[in-house]
Amino acid sequence: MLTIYSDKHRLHHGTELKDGVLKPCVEMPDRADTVLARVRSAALGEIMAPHDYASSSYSTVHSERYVSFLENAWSRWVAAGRSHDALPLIWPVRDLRSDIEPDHIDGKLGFYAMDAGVPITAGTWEAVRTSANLALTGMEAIAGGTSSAFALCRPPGHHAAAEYMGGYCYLNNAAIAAQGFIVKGAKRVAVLDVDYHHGNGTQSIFYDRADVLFISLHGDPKNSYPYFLGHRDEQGHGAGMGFNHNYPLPHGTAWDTYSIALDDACSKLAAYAPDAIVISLGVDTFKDDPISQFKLENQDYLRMGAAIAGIGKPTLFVMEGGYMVDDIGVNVANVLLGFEGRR
Ligand code: 6XA
Ligand code: ZN
Repeated sequence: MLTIYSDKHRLHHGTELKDGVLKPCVEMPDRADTVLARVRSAALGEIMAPHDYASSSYSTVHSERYVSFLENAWSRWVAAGRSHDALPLIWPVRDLRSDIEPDHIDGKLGFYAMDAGVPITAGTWEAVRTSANLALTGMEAIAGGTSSAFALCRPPGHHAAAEYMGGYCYLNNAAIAAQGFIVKGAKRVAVLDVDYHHGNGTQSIFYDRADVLFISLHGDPKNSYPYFLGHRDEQGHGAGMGFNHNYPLPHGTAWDTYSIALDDACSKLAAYAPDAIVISLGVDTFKDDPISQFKLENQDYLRMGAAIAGIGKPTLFVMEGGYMVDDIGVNVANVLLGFEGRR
């Protein structure tokens, strides 16, 4: 399988507010380095650099003003006299106004963020746009006839919606790729999100559309981040009604239960008959993941890849979460090897 990778991800590593303390983000450069090392040692296939794309390529799913905010946030922060990572401190919840974008960078950060897990540093924008470019490059390879590809994206993307960042995500790489397939002529595209956390951003972006089916398996939001989206009754809106499916699963879910939901999801995906599938590939479903609560084992990821291959469609894998750095490479590679029928 073709892998698309760039070491520009190393330009981004910031600080998050976690457990009441400012700490280095668990979403760290070692993650992508470990996955790349395993892609190499497993001889998965060719590794290529991404193409460059204009910022307008991201405005297919994000608003122009949001992309512009991301591009300029660090310089605005520095102009305000700050030198540490930029983090939001105030949010327009409920009856506070979100119809007027603040001018001050502190207001803008809250306006365009859902949490304090999205630090912006000097290198963040370059890493973020390169990550989206990896997904677009993979999409173009598949649109051009390659049957599958792996975009080794970092930072991840599935919590980012049209106008907000959150959960280590800035641009929604999977959504940008899915929309890219539509722009290239696909009539139907599906996104399957197997990250432990609900892909609230991807759901939000495609919620009122029938041409992009979104299916997510994740920790029940009653007890898992992102808490405020990902329930079973969210089935789409307007023309999109029936094209959004959530499988919230309890803490402690292991392969016996997980696989039942995955098989059901794969049946829905096959019935939809998409021209292409995008997989939001998070492996924070692993039993030893430090921030998640499922119990999947190394070998289960081979089975996951085989189940996805059973749908029989051109497939773009897009890297999302997974924080047990020792195992992240094995688990990601196992999905890709399982997809290819290799063990
Ligand atoms: C709160 C936890 C963010 C979850 C990140 C993730 N800072 N999403 O893995 O898929
Ligand atoms: Zn996750």
